[in-house]
Amino acid sequence: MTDDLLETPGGRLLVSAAAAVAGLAGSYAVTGYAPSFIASPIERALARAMPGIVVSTAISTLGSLGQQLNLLLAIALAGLFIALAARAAILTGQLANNRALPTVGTAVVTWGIGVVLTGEVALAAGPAVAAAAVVALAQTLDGFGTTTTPISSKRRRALSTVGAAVGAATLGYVAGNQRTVIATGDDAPALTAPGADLADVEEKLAVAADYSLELDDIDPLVSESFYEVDINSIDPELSAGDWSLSITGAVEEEVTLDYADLQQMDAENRFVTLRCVGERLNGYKTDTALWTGVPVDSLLEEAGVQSGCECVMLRAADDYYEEFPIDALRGGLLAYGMNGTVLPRGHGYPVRALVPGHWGEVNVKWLSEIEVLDREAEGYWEQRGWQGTGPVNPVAKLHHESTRPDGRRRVGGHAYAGLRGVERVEVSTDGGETWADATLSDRLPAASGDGPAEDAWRQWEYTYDPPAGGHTVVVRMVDRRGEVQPEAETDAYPSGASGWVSKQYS
Ligand SMILES: Nc1nc2c(c(=O)[nH]1)N[C@H]1C(S)=C(S)[C@@H](COP(=O)(O)O)O[C@H]1N2
Ligand SMILES: [Mo]
Repeated sequence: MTDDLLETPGGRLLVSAAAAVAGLAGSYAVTGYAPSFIASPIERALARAMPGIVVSTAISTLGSLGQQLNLLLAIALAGLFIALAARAAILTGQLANNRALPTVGTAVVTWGIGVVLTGEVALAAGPAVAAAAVVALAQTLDGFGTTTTPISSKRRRALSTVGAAVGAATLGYVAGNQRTVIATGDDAPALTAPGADLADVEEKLAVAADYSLELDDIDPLVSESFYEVDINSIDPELSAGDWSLSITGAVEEEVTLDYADLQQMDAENRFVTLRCVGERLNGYKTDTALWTGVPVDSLLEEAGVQSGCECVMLRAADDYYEEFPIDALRGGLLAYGMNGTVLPRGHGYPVRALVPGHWGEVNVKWLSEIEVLDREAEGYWEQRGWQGTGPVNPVAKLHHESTRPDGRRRVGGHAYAGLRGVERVEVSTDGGETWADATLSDRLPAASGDGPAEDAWRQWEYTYDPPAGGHTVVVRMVDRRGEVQPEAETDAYPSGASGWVSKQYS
């Protein structure tokens, strides 16, 4: 009767699990939070295969937690594959009485799994080496146990194996995170482009800071942290050098351009606000940035649009696609810069589309193709029941509330109405009986000329003497045509939250 850890089913299970943990860590160490991470393709397949109703429900009930659960499941599955590989290699080695087989077999099969999943021949060595190292360690410890080191009990060897896996996980996590920071551009580098006016960027950002109301706990006119919504737990990691954009489909002539072409063209610096159709009424998925990019119109003209439906499909590197009227795109921008930096990975590096006044979802990130259609089609979210390809619903948010030293109360927030433009924000402090005008921030400037930015939010604030006892504050916005935003409250699903925001204060 042997005392080997690897001779018992429990021991094999433990070593296989430890190999899986180390393998995952080894993969993460060499890839970071990138599509080449071994769990990433599984996550993608799961997310894309999920029925629309599940995705929509997950979004409205779980928010991004749904995506995190999906990622967790993908990591567990990738780990399971590695563990099964290790277990099979150990058992086969024992059957064949071959001491090399468990380690070599784990390495080869794990490497194979990595290659099949990610297509990355070199990076798949990360998980392979780490998983095999754990199996090798367990074998070595067992060897010591039976021959020379009686102090090393089976329990100790088991603990050492687990310890090695935990150590690998820690190291891999740290190394991988380091790569992630480099790759995501959380500190995106400063923008440089021959076609861009960078002095104008600085000027406009200064204007935005200047126009922002002093409401310290909400975003200024240029958001400090811009929300991120997309179908990926792990965003595409594209290289600008390899990027190109094609205008295809119902056109006279296909047009293709690369990153250098785009950067040579005359660029604009535009303030644009995005609002996600999945945002709850008084939510935090509306944000504004100063984007640098090239107007798409001249490119469409160059291609010669021949569309039967006057509609277009934008396609992206994450296999995302959205269809909408081509007229909306004519005023759009192909953006490669954001607030004076290179467009960050999470916002679509190297290039995204900005479609004035329309829901966030048609502002396609990691843009790869503009396909002019002849017939209507459905986009990714529309296939899942959403109706988010049109103009945004107007909204006035109530995010700031404070009491001044003299007892007066101050409320404030942002208001956005897409191309309708925010003309006025009205506040009621008596539950909607009487209304007064809020103070609004000046309109952000247009990309060029003296006019206002046509698709940017404004901030509002209102100070009042609170009545004794409780009261309800209601906020509504009025657009440039004098239309008051609809009062009726609707959920985000399927066509965006709508209604007047109100809050009760005691
Ligand atoms: N390629 C791609 N583009 C995308 C998405 C996506 O999942 N993939 N999500 C869309 C949605 S739903 C929104 S609201 C906006 C959000 O842009 P942001 O992440 O820069 O805020 O991007 C849009 N563009
Ligand atoms: Mo969205």
